[in-house]
Amino acid sequence: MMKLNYHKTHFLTSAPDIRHLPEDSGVEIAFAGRSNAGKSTALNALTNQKSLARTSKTPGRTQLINLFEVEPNCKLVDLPGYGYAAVPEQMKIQWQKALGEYLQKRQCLRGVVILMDIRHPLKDLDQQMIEWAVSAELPVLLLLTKADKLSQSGRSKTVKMVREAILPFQGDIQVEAYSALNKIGIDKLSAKLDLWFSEVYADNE
Ligand SMILES: Nc1nc2c(ncn2[C@@H]2O[C@H](COP(=O)(O)OP(=O)(O)OP(=O)(O)O)[C@@H](O)[C@H]2O)c(=O)[nH]1
Ligand SMILES: [Mg+2]
Repeated sequence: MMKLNYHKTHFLTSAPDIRHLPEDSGVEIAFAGRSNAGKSTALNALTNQKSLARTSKTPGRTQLINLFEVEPNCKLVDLPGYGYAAVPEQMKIQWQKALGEYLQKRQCLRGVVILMDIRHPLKDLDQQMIEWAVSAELPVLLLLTKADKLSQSGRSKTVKMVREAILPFQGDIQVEAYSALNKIGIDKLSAKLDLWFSEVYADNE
């Protein structure tokens, strides 16, 4: 199978909302999750770049949808986090709706990485995201982030619990622990992305 070099990833463009994304072509993989879950940090760890995606201690930092290119036709999308408490209710609802539409309608979307803090997994909005992804027949990689915050045993316990809890969704969902700090799970992430991106090459043959 093709192994892409994620270290070569570069910024492509930003979009203010889902309706202003670039052309629906190639293969796109989205990073979604609650505000502060560690999406931008996960992207930076994957690409081995300190500030490719902007990170912050203040939740709700990433307002724009940022697109990155691993190589031509292979794009990673850093979506703004959902569920940020300080955002007005009406805006939250609108953003959730836009996310749902994006998952259902974006043709080039071939996989979704859903990130959840390992200490707070499977909140309502996370479950909603999983449900949308599964109903759109998109494969999901669930990353339990900040795994360095738990002991080895606490980590295994949570991974096991989440693996069981997602069975009722009946989707193509893989669950892994992730830590940008301790470099846990980065290999699992790149292997999954390689698999999803491999379609780009299959299409050209
Ligand atoms: N200990 C630890 N902290 C992490 C890890 N990943 C992210 N963080 C911290 O969590 C906070 C939020 O990380 P971001 O990557 O900005 O989160 P985000 O999901 O992109 O947040 P929004 O863009 O606001 O939706 C930052 O303070 C990060 O340093 C990790 O693996 N370990
Ligand atoms: Mg972010």
